[in-house]
Amino acid sequence: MDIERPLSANERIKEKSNLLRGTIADGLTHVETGALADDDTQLTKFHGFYQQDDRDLRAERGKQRMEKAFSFMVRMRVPAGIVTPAQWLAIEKLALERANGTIRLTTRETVQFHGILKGNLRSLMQGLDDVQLDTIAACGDVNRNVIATADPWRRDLHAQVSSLAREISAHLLPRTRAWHEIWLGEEKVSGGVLEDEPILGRTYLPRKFKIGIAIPPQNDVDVFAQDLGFIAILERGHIVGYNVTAGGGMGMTHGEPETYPRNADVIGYCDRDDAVAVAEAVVTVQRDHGDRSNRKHARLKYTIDTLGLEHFVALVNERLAVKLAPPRPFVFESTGDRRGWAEDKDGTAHFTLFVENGRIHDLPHRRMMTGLHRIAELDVGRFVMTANQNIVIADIPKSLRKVVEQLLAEHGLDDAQGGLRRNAMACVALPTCGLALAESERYLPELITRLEAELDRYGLLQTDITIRMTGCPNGCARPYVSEIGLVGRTPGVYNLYLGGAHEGVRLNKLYRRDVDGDGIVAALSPLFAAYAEQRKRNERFGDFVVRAGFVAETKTGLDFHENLSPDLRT
Ligand code: SRM
Ligand code: SF4
Repeated sequence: MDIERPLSANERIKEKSNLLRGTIADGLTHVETGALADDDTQLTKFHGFYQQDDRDLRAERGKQRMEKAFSFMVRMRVPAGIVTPAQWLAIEKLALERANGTIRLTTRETVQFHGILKGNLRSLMQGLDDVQLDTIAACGDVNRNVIATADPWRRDLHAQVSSLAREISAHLLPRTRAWHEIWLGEEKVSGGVLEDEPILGRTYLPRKFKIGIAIPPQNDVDVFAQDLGFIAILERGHIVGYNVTAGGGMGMTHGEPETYPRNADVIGYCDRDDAVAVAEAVVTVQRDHGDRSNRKHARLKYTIDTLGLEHFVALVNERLAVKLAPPRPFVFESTGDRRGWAEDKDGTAHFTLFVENGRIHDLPHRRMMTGLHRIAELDVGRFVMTANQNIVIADIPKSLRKVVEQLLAEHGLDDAQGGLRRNAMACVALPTCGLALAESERYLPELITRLEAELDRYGLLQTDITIRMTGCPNGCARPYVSEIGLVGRTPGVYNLYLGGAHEGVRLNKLYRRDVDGDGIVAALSPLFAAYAEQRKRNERFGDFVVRAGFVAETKTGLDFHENLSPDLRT
């Protein structure tokens, strides 16, 4: 017998929010505090922003009985991560004038602004709207920013997946006008106009929902880490349709093995014209069957494991005019971005700018903010943000390539990186992330410098190996699908995971628990030595550690914890 379980607190907040309005507008007028009302801080996520406080200052302000140093993080919605030079200049201006002076590229092909004071929120949103950008549904229990392979080199294919990303994003957007009312001052919906949410429902989805579109052989979007994925199937250089994946997700909680990262299953194939309908069908199955009592069990991956994959696929098919067909063959090679310059046949050029952990600002030796400003001022091409926290300066006409090259050199942006660093990602973590248990973005660069010294000893400095660090087990840099994963436990202490596949098709496994920087270097150095000596031709590090028996292969989320002794399960 099914026992009725109470709805989670967030469900009640959504229910009484009047389609995401809550009392946010009123909260903006309260100048005596830098914060918003508690319930509203859940609703603001649907508007694309989070209330945070500076954790570097938390203890000191607590001692002095001062209010926390509240500020806000705002995330944009940019399907496929493409912005024009004019939009880039507007983003930069807002970062300098309304936020903390940095632009943070995220693992979902968009921009985050940090350190925004309450009084600056409205002007920031309006500044984005002025250049046709917004933050609607960038966070919250909705479909988040839709990401797509960042590959302007394959111009037609890139155009097709970008346009699908925009279509899906628009189709699944909340219909409420709350964002426009609160931030742009649009007149309230009144008298006879009944707003509704035909797809998401009036209490939206049970949890966040993420979609990625990949063009093989690139798996830069980590399609298996997405709730819903589309893998382009090519025939004679054209996309004829997509394999559909479902049930990916990274988040877990230390010590709770009923939470786990999960790689998505390939559930079928659809023609290109049916992809939006498939997205709607999967989203509405999750809307109707997802767990609305326990938010730690509410992602699509748990819905699928609870229903069983076959039942889930049958529910999706019930909602489709054209049923899913059997999946077609595809091959992935890498989750990384292309490197450096590449040219189209007509000489149009694209340059992938390496952005360490996505943070754009001026350092003495690497003046990225200014360099990108100067390039944007040329007003040519596009900026394409990648799911690896990098940016492609795309579509530079042949006549201007030299100028861009010179600007890159002038600002220290053309230096080459080693194979570990260029394949690294770290989440934001401290000081802004309220959930961080350890450093990530501020620590990974120096750890990599130490690991590079080891790699160099074994002639592996230029070998591409993925390494990803997060400050907690939520998995924002997708550490459980990288060859080396580091997940924060407490300050300075991490769990070390190994054995993910370079092309992102396999989860890794816990190799060492509770190691500090010295412990990480000590654990990895002998493995680098063994890899250098014993690897087969073209064998990737992640595949090697599995073949050589250092870790067992993980097939599904459910066996993620399986080879751990009970004391490792915490
Ligand atoms: Fe994330 C929560 C940052 C991508 C899984 N994530 C957060 C918050 C908002 C913390 C919070 O809830 O208070 C972090 C804000 C930190 C800050 O100060 O900026 C945060 N997540 C990020 C970003 C900025 C990491 C980065 O360095 O780039 C990424 C923004 C993406 C975007 O533009 O939309 C980011 N987060 C991811 C990803 C990767 C992805 O989407 O491909 C994941 C893993 C995939 C997944 O969702 O399963 C991810 N974030 C989470 C989770 C765990 C969700 C779960 O199912 O358990 C949380 C916590 C939560 O939702 O309860 C979280
Ligand atoms: Fe914060 Fe954890 Fe996400 Fe890192 S992984 S940004 S610490 S929630």
